[in-house]
Amino acid sequence: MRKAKIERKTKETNIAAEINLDGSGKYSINTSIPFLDHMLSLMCKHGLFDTKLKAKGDIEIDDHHTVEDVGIVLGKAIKQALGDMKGISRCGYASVPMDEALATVSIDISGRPYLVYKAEFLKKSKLKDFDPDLIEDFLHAFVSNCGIALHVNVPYGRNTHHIIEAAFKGIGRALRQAVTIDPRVKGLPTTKGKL
Ligand SMILES: [Mn+2]
Repeated sequence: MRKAKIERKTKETNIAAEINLDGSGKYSINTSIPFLDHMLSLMCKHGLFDTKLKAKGDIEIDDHHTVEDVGIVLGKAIKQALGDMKGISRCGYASVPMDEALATVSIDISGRPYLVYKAEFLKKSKLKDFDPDLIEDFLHAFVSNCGIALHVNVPYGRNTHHIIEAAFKGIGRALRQAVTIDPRVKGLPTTKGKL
């Protein structure tokens, strides 16, 4: 089982996470930001990652610190759980609809962090208590600490909740493919010899 446990404490947030990449999608997630909990639950369910995550942050100021730091911790946890990365499929792709919205997600566990996030029209919309602009900050922190290239494209969609939900289901599913051990892969899936 590829597992990791991470704790991170700063003056702004206190976060503990446990992840098992070879799980069945059991999750217990509480960040005190309900919309973020909803999205991370989807990601873990669709990724089949068993996940425990607890975050306490200074949300009385703004959600930003907590959202970003959860991205850091989750990224580090997945990277640590991947271990030596031998035998992984490495790449993953998912195109997920949620009613009228579509998100396509491509992932390469390359060791080189890169985020492409094309969901421009999200910036026009609002959710109840959550600023959709923070999704990009979350993903940036996640990618930087996980060491992956992540491309999220939303070609169309009307409802903000649907758009973000499609994206997180897509991330879960693409990541699940990418981390999966392929018995035909011997060693690292690269001609370079290093990921
Ligand atoms: Mn929903």
